[in-house]
Amino acid sequence: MKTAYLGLGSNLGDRLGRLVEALRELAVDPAISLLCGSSVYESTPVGVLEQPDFLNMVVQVKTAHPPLALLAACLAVEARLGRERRERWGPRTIDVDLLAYEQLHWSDERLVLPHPRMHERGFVLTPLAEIAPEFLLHGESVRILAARIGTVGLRPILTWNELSALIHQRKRLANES
Ligand code: GSY
Repeated sequence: MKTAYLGLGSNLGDRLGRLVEALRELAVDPAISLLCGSSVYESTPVGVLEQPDFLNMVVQVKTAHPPLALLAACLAVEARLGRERRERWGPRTIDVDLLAYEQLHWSDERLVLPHPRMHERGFVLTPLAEIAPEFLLHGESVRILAARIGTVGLRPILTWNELSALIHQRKRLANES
């Protein structure tokens, strides 16, 4: 089993509902176990500024999938949740990004690991620093990279424990109906 980190984001519709659904879909895959997650942050858009605020978070998973199969699993979750890939930097119902897979460096036309922009994105580094502060990116710890970038534009709205409770509550309600 390998350890990997996934970044989740949504800025359209029921943003929190989409994060919850994405986590539940990931957990259904027998080759993926969710180990822990960060808080959920509301974040000011980076890149294209004229779009709604995002909710972002990061989860640590254990997986039996090799990298490309894990990428395919992430894309399948996006597709099942109705994600359409339109504008590259524009609004999206759900993003499930494969950020890092162990300390693997990989680069081809399908996948680049670690994710090529994660070391400069506060909305990835701050949540990642909560769950994996000593993880190394290009020779520097996530803790140091996150502190350097800072938390401007990031507002924590829900802890991982609160989110987990919400996931279990929704599962119970679905089973009862
Ligand atoms: O791949 C990331 C999509 N995205 C985001 C995001 O997830 N959060 C914030 N705050 N800004 C963003 N800009 C883009 S593109």
